[in-house]
Amino acid sequence: MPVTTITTCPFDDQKPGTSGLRKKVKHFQQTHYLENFVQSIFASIGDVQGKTLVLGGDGRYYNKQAIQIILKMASANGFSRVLVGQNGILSTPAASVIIRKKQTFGGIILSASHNPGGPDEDFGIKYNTSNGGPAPEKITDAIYAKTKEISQYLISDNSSEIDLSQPGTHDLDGMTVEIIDSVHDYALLMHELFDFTAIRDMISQGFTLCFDAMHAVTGPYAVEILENQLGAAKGSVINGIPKEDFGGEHPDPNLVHAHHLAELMFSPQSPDFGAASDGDGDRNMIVGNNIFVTPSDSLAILTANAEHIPAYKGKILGVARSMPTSQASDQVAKKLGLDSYETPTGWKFFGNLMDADKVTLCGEESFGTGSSHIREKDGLWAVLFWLNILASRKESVADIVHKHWQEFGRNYYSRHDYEAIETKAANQVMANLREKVKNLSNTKIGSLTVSYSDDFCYTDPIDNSVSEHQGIRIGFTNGSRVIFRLSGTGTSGATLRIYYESYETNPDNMHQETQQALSELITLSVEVSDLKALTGRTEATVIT
Ligand code: VG1
Ligand code: CO
Repeated sequence: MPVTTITTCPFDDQKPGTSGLRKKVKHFQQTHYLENFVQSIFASIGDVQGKTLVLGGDGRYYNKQAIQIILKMASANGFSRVLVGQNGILSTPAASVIIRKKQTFGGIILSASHNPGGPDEDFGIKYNTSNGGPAPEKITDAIYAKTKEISQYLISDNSSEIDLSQPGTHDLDGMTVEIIDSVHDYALLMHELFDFTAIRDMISQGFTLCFDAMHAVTGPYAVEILENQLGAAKGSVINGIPKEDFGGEHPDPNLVHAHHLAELMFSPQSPDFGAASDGDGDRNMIVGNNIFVTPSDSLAILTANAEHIPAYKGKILGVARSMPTSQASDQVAKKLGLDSYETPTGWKFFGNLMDADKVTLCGEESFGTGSSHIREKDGLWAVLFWLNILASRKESVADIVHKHWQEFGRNYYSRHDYEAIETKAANQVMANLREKVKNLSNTKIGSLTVSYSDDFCYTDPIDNSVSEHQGIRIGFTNGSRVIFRLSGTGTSGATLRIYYESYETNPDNMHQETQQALSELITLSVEVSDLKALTGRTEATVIT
């Protein structure tokens, strides 16, 4: 076999973050940079001889070139088969579906998710294991360790490129490369989970929707499922053609970046339902006519309404949320007698709970919701879950949300991001807070009394692995919380995220403006963290 061994030197910055390794495209294009990381993956996942790998990405700039390189390395390292999404496209949830369905050894997903794309923007790579989920920390730690000592990698010297544009089978030095339909298996699974007939009937009776694919990977999935299979009018999916630079925009489904959709949903022309997804299709934003559903509320509402979905009725084993996600889902779990779990930020922490049948539904405040149908969060799945609830309850999004608050209380929630802070200053903010929270219990800040404060440390209940420093929490006696953590997905400087939550059970106070309702927490968080003095910042860059 034409395997070439290439001598290389380690890079010192290949530590995977919250979800894989993300860097600027130009950084990835440095000689050996991508190859070193891929070889480190292959060296960390066990014997790959004769195994099958899934490979695809969100279609961003450098996706196709990276696929050709990884195919040659997979062949040289001994994989026997690689399943590649047509044109190199696989959404993150679709990759998870295929890994599970075809029972492959694992998969490589090329994406920097919601980060912008293009020659001067971001690229990313992550490895998913045979359960279809993001590699757990013990594997990402092993990959990082390899990147620090790597001295060579294996690659085929075959100079031909595999044609990714047509489904079919190719040979690459004895390894089979199978180009597969990117949408088919995913759409089939959605069909199994949800009542497509009920949703189709609702749409045929005049229900309207708008799905913003943000020029990212979900376009082809949404057109097939929402328009072709469920009968939504042509054009219900907007920005549906994936572009290498996402049309120059930020493929992050929130009210700030999906502003066209937001404007539409709060206008007199609003359809009944609006939704958006991110670069790699695992996030979702849900909007109704004149109402935005926070991702934390969305998780709670899906949990409370699971009985409306045939595949989930009576089958919810438990619900998990990441620590900064609001406690709205805990309220539902308590009332329904379900177990609830609190994990660190990042989908990889849900995998063990789902594999052990402890939880069915999972969610993060960062527009991520999903279930044990796969091991990734899943944007279109959340949209279909909502559509199925709407078809079954025959009520508006606003009515469903408002009734939910009446029944379970309202968790006001917001996240303030301070982007591109100098790394040193951001680390200082966290270091100071880490010291400060040791002595805050029972003290008063403003009108609030601290009931607990700590640096969140998680012990996985399944494998007992410990993850420290997962965010500073300050909890108050009235149930409010403020959380501080640094982002693990950015590519320039540091991003400080401050999360705010307050809990309201008085029906008279349930319709306040969110920032107003959280204003005391916002003010005290800026003071407690010395934000202005340490970073010079007084205003958040993005508020969601
Ligand atoms: C962010 C979110 C986190 C999410 C992660 C990956 O991480 O906060 O909840 O799991 O992105 O999502 P961080 O470390 O920047 O806060 V995705 O859709 O970017 O893969
Ligand atoms: Co994503």
